[in-house]
Amino acid sequence: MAAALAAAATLAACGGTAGGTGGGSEAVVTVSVRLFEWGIEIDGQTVDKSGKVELPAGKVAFEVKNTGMHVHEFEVKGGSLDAKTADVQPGQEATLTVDLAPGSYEVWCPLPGHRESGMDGVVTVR
Ligand SMILES: [Cu+2]
Repeated sequence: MAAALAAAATLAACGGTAGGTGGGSEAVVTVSVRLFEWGIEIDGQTVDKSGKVELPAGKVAFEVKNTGMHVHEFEVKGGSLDAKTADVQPGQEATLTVDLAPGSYEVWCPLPGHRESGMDGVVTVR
């Protein structure tokens, strides 16, 4: 357990801008994702099938970190969206930027057997 849990610098962009006129909403919200055996955490919350983990609609950059000992990937699917990272080696990170509409999204690790082992859940986008 020597892994220094480098504080995941979550640039929580507190979207305080009230209804900007004209400009597109291009703010990207950064969300930290942790992959491990056997589960997925989003901003420190364990993802399960309940959908209790919520994300904001709009552009979201998933900063995916593999803190496990196996290769993992992160996939998110809902509505017309289906996106995933490439392999993330142990200790490595990858960023997956997507545009989320409100709704329910599945998140999981698509590597064989990993989803069944617990790397599986649902997030709710509002
Ligand atoms: Cu995996």
